[in-house]
Amino acid sequence: MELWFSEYQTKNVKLSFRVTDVIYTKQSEYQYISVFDTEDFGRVLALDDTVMLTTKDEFIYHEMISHIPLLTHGNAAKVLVIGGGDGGTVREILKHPVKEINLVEIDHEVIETSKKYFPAVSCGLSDPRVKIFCEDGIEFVKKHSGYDVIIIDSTDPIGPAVGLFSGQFYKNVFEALNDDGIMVAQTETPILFGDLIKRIYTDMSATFPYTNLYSAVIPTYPGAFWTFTMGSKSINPISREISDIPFLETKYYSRELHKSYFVLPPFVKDIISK
Ligand code: AG3
Repeated sequence: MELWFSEYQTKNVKLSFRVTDVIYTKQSEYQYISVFDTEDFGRVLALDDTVMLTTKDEFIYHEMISHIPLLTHGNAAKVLVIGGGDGGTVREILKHPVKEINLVEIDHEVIETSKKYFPAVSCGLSDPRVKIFCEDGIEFVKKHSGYDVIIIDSTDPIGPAVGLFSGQFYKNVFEALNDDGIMVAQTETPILFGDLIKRIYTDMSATFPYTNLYSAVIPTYPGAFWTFTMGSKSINPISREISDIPFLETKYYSRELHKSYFVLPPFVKDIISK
């Protein structure tokens, strides 16, 4: 007998994994959490049957969502992560000399699940520099400020994450950042959701003087070609000197490629400029 997990990436496209072991399932207050093992992608964390990470390729997303804004800033002391309860983003941020990381995850069950079943992803969550808040990130940014970098490591823009993709939210993030602050959000795939990317880009540029998209290849996310949208208050990411960028132990991010991540294929340029 074979057991398969499928994510409906659209109504008509599924990504399926043959499941070798079901490790854990739980309906939390917010979502259905599942953990299972697969032959080719290792262990998978899914929320509401949507792939959040696999142990095979999570490094790509977590390195790219963290190192690009942190290295662009160059001197971040206080960092806020919204979402990201699995801890992968925090693990990467801790490779930088930051003083404090605030992690705001609405669902504490995600944190517990990752601590138990994904030790190599969640390992940074117990670092003394990390402070965890189990609350709604949308409300949190209205009440807290003084951040150098804010990273939105959210799920797709459905359910509780919808508000994390709104123009008003980007305004609140802007206010929560220091004068040279930078925000970045995971912003889905232009292969399938060009309209969404265009809207995010337009909303972020209405608030931030510099708005830039960059991309990464993430085989287990819809479209495989993934984007991140970065808003910067005063530092122009494009003029960042590569020679000043410190060496980091990474598997996807590379200093040699730093500038090229911001170079967009023509079809993506078209999406944001039309
Ligand atoms: N954040 C989820 C990215 C969205 C994936 N979308 C999908 N599979 N439809 C990643 C959480 C990892 N920290």
